[in-house]
Amino acid sequence: GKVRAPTHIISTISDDRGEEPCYAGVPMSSIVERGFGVGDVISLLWFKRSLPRYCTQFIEICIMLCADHGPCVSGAHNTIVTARAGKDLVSSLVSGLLTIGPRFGGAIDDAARYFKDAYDRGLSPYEFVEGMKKKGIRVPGIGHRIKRGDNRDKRVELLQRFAHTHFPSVKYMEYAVQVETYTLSKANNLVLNVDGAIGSLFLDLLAGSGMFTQPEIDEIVEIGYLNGLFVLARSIGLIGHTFDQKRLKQPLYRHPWEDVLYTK
Ligand code: Q5B
Repeated sequence: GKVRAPTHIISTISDDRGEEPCYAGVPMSSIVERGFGVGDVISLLWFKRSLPRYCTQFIEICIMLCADHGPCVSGAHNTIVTARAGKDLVSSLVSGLLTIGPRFGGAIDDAARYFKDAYDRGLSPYEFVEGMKKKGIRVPGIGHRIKRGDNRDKRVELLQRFAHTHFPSVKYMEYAVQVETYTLSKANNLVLNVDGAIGSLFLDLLAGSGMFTQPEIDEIVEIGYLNGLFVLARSIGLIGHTFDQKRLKQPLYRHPWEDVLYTK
């Protein structure tokens, strides 16, 4: 019989060898004809399956809500400084993207991991938060530089409202809200932030949609797919900030001496 030479690469998400490219086996023409959106494309390329409409809509809402949060956040600041140093689009974009991490935008996966572990083990919010404190770990998905108990993040509210209307179950999100109630009793800035809302709600999507087996859910949470939503979304805004600076012909940025504490 035929002997297949060993390959150096295995790929399972897309195929460009035929008449038209396929995403997880779905031909491009079908994606266009069936009116698929970016949420469907993410479902095919990240999760290798078509997800129900409310799931793809939720993914699209996450992307829209995280696309930008003004020029002052870490990512936009880096992108603006880089664009003003005369660098190209890709350099400006990646310098902003490189700030995404455990403090800024990249806490979604850890929020999902910790909320899932705490909820599945039946920990009370008190046990969970105090246990994290003992370990010296900040609760991912909790806390914000400008949002407060009396100035909540509208994005969190919008995601919660959508999920309450469309998701079969929101048990992880409700747990995250209980955690927030406890952390807010400690300090007014310890709100459930956009990373925590997406992390907990994505757990609800994975567990409640009936589209994933338990081992698949565990693998998604372990590998860490969810920061990808913020990275993808914020790229839209960072590209916008690059164009904005170029359009405005902004000069090289230099931070003012007055704003630096020079000390020994
Ligand atoms: N404390 C976000 O801190 C921030 C605590 C905590 C227990 C916590 C902090 C944090 C977890 C990571 C996270 C996503 C660094 C945030 C985002 C996207 C964004 C951004 C934008 C956008 C803010 C004051 C006191 C200290 C701390 C304690 C703080 N957080 N304790 N668990 N989670 N969160 N990141 O304001 O006793 O005085 O030492 O790391 O979820 O990134 O818009 O800006 O769309 O672009 O700098 O929304 O919360 O507070 O560091 O002065 O702490 O609170 O231990 O206690 P801050 P600090 P103590 S969303």
